[in-house]
Amino acid sequence: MKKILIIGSGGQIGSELVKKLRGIYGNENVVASDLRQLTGEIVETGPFERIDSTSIVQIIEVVKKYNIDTIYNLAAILSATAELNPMLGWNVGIGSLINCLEIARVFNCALFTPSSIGAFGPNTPKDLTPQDTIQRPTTIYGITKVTGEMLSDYYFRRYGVDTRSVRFPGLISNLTLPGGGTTDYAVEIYYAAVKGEKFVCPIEKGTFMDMMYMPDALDAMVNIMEADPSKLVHRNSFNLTSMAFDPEIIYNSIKKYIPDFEMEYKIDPIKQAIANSWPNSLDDTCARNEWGWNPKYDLDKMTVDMIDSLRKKMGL
Ligand code: NAD
Ligand code: AKB
Repeated sequence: MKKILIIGSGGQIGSELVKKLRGIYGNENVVASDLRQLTGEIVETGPFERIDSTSIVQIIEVVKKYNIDTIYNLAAILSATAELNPMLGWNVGIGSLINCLEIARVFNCALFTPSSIGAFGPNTPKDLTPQDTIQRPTTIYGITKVTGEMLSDYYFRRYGVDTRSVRFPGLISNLTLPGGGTTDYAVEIYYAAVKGEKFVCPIEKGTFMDMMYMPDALDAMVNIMEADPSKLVHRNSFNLTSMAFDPEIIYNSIKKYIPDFEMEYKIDPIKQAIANSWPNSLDDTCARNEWGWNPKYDLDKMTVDMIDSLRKKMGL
């Protein structure tokens, strides 16, 4: 049985990944950790340790204590927040990664670190962006992601460390709010709709970005780490998507189920500039061919589930 450490467990992804992995591998085999002291289900259902992942010593202590063989490294500062504090974005994103890579090398762990559509830039082909193409991002977030992809491939080639990764699009979920990214609007719009509020959209009409519902993202993180390594031509990182839309398309999907929902635009210049530098849609054929990526949710199926789940969560 795997012995897994999740770093950054309190975030949008981690808070759901802990539960998913404990369901598969057993509560006692999945150690949750975060810079913050977390509370609730995560600490009640299995081991939890406070770790600042920029400290290699703190990670090593936990890896030794639990005989960890697989690390999910989720600590990062998302795109819009990192743009406001680039040094923090670099120090957390790269500090955490290089520590995990060194630990994976010495303690023989497999390592998953998500990349992002933010690893692409304005010179990247915009539509059906190929797996292997020009990247050259213009945000500090994207620069950490490209660096992370290259470092992870280096550790695989040079030391045989089992590093694997995906370029996640904007993730939409109903448990934990997103942590300061450019795609956060695609989560916030559902909260406004369900609460009966008008949504003020920070991203311009006509701005397309890839998106994915969290259940598909969780499956991706399990499946890529379980994939047969002999089938992997790529490793860091696979393009991944399940839908691409602009604000009008998601607004109209919600309006089918909440007809009086209203939206207006008030553009956030930082988020808009970031979104403009990212692709409209990715080609994820390599992930489909090399490890069987096959998302289950399209936009309307996600909308129905989001509205239903948020209504239950808010008691509406
Ligand atoms: P998040 O901001 O919601 O959560 C990050 C977590 O990391 C937080 O709980 C935070 O407390 C923790 N953290 C921050 N600094 C830390 C440190 N020094 N040590 C330990 N923990 C620390 O982020 P998320 O959305 O869950 O994203 C996780 C990963 O997935 C990141 O690498 C992110 O770039 C990537 N990703 C996310 C999305 C998305 O839409 N959510 C899309 C693409 C890629
Ligand atoms: C962000 O917007 O920063 C993230 C991402 C796509 O990486 N959601």
